[in-house]
Amino acid sequence: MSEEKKLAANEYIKIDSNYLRGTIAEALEDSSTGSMPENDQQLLKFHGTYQQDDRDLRAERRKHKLEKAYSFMIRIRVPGGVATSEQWLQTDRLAGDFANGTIKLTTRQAFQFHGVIKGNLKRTIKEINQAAMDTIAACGDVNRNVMCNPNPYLSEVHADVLQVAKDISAHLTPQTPAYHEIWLDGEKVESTEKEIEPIYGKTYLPRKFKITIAVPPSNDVDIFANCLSFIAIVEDGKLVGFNVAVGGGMGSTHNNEKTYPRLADVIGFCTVDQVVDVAEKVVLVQRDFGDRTDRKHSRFKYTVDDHGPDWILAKLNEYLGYDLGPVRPYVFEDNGDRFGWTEGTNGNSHFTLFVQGGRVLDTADYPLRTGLREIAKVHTGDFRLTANQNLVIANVSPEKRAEIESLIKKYGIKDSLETSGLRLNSLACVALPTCGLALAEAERYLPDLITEIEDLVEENGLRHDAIVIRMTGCPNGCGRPFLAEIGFVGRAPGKYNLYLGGGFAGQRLSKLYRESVPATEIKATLAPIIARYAKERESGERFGDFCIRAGYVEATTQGRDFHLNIKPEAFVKR
Ligand code: SRM
Ligand code: SF4
Repeated sequence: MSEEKKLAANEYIKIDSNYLRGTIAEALEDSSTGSMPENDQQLLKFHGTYQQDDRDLRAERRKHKLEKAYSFMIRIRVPGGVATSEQWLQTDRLAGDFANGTIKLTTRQAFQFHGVIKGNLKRTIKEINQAAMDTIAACGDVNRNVMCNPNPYLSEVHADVLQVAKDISAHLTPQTPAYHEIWLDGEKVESTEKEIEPIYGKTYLPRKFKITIAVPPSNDVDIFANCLSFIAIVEDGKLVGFNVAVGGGMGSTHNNEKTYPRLADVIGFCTVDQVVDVAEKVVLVQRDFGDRTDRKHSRFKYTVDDHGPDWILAKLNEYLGYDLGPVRPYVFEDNGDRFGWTEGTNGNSHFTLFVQGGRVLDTADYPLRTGLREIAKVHTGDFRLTANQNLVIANVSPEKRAEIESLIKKYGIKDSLETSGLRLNSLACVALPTCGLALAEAERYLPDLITEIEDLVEENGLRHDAIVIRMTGCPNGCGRPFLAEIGFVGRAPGKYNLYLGGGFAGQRLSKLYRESVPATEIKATLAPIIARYAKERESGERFGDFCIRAGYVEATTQGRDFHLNIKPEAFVKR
């Protein structure tokens, strides 16, 4: 008989935590340190917050024998990415009162604060809840923020889809009273074990779980990078149901070929009435069959790969007690945002603006945060976060449009026409200085790199061509770099792996083109490829497709092939 493998350490932390309480409440009272005990740090993630330290200050503080400059990142869930003007104003206020004065719009349509010190953690989370938002399950081994296309008022279908996102989000939110007890001074509630977490149980999921809904032809939420996705199927203008896709994910580790990004498989179809049930049962399949022994192999994508999509479908049908229908036809055209003004079907309009790196802040020449605050004060519609870290000032009524337009102008909020196609289609993860896993810069460096590459696109007449370019500070893939046409992934300070050949609609993974390229050589490495693309592309041919046709990289057809067929010249010794 084979020996039972030992569970991963985090499983014991969950088991012993009394449904995510641990010693968080007591540790928050300890003012002798800015940090929290290690086990509580793991549990805090389920409550939506991460302990971090300012990595820019590490060396200096070490020199002076000081504790690291600890602070906390707080992630606010925004199901479907929709926030009211009042919620925007409160988020903006809290960013100034307790965080570092910036709001980060994330790649999963959530808000993040950075730099909240331990002494302010409880108050900040409490005030977030007072603004009718929450942070529970924004991180941790549970279902995360449910994403959906951000422009629901473009048609009634979008409104229906947003409601589905909210329903799934609510259904899969952890039930433990620990959150209320710790952060909101809630009363201790006595309940039986079975009542506490009917879906998750005591050990929650083996790993994080991510759900997304897309309305074709837009794949702006990158459904193929998610554990579970629903593709809206519209017939005669009505939402009739969803194709179900399982097993996507981006995270990998350098030099560990057992880890790889993977595209989700589309396995069946469900009706609108079934969708919450399907979401729950897929989560249960992962709860029961996901690998709890090795956290590098515990994402749902590996459960799907290990057992095969057919097995997953059969198990899902068994859990559901009925069968999913056959997959219905759908087409995705792109995974980017539509910038500028668009008109909704309800008479209102929407303005999508580019937010570099998703970071809302004021600088001397661009007072974006102030501008958005002033807009929120008069805006009667809402704000929508896109999965590309951009923002939609949504549902602007005809009476308010002139006022909003004049504020956009007054604060110099950038129109898409002033920005290159490359920049508009860029994404960068947070990376340094807050992310403890970053191997290289991303958010702080990509804007400058794009400025360099813009010279190339300009020279070659490609200024308004959309090319998807993404950078992350490590291969965890928070900016979904393996779906970009040009992807940079940090290897070491100032060095990046360069990936090419991702699909413009997020439908194909990229392939390693050059390993560990020094930042100083990136422009020269890309120059001949961009020049050839400008001259030799076929009508409508996308940059990622061209890179494959021209032989720079081979197409990656599935996650398991991600590390295969890499050309030897990718590994030039430097
Ligand atoms: Fe992420 C971990 C930031 C979207 C894959 N991610 C982290 C942490 C919390 C670092 C850590 O564990 O200590 C980063 C915090 C940085 C900071 O200082 O704020 C972090 N991830 C982000 C955000 C803020 C990036 C951004 O710039 O927008 C995104 C927040 C999303 C949200 O609102 O929930 C973010 N992370 C993603 C995505 C993209 C997506 O979900 O569409 C991915 C790839 C998809 C996937 O999950 O496979 C992603 N993050 C990871 C991973 C790799 C997981 C894996 O399968 O191996 C880690 C590391 C981990 O979990 O061990 C990670
Ligand atoms: Fe941090 Fe890596 Fe995610 Fe970037 S990709 S935020 S460096 S974990």
